[in-house]
Amino acid sequence: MSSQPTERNSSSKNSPAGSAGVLDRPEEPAAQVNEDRDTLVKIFHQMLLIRRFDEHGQAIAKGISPEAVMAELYGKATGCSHGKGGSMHLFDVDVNFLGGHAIVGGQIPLATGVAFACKYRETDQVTVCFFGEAAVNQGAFHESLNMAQLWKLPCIYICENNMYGMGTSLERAMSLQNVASKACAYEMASESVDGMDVLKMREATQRAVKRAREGSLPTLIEARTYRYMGHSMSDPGNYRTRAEIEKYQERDPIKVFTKVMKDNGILTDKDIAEIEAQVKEEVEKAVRFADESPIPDPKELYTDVYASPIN
Ligand SMILES: Cc1ncc(C[n+]2csc(CCOP(=O)(O)OP(=O)(O)O)c2C)c(N)n1
Ligand SMILES: [Mg+2]
Repeated sequence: MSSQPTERNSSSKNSPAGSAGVLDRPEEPAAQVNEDRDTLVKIFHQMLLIRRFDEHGQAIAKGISPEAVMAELYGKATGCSHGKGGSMHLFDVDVNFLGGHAIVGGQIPLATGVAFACKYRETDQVTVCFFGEAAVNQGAFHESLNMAQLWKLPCIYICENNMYGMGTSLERAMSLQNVASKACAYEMASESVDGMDVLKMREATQRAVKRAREGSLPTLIEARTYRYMGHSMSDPGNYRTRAEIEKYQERDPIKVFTKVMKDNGILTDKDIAEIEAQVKEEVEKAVRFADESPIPDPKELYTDVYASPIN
């Protein structure tokens, strides 16, 4: 597999020498990706997506309306979780978006279970699970990968390795810092990808989707990336320098991808200005909707607390 390590990891004492941090199963040929756009869109909609607590963008990408997301942030009855989930628990099974999970690593075994259910029911769906690198030290991560490979589950585990778990750097918390290489303990296919490069992430994900759909096999993808903001509003950020943040901002994925689109004549400055104006309008509309929506009825206090029995 061809992926480039990011600058910070290429010299890591924990990266395998002479490789890009990639440990694919040797007997497996590189997947050829040649699906047409309609097929890819269909696969994306069918795909079950589950991630950690910063799920807002992906919730919208999967099809939850910006209004329903904003109303949920406001704790309003019109929110996608009826105002009972809040920021970290956006959920809508109708668009195959399974949360929003606040317990670090909690979504990883859930994803494994979802992938098992899909295989058992022969639904042909792929489950994609996102988590931060801090979750990798959890036992649940290792138990899940072991089961997924053993039972050949169509699940893609995507670790967004942004070098810090809250204010703790990876170097201080993880003995083997090359996350992708951990998959070899379970004989699972894996790749380390420049997570700042939209197209490289797209290609790696397509390879993993193909592996899941055609071979019913899991993949671990390590997306090497960075977080500019603090972990939360109470993060003082004194564990890193301004210069470090600025270094990564130069490679901002939106900035870089916009340039690719412009250089290839796909977007003009005018198109970009229009998209930005449209997004601003959508956000304002969502805020108005959330503001004007009612708070949940007290009668709803005990509804949706437990799942309905399985039919
Ligand atoms: C089981 C568990 N332990 C501790 C916490 C508190 N906590 C919230 S986020 C976090 C670290 C998350 O690190 P990472 O996933 O790398 O996210 P990032 O800081 O990069 O946003 C911790 C320890 C938690 N939510 N769940
Ligand atoms: Mg992190």
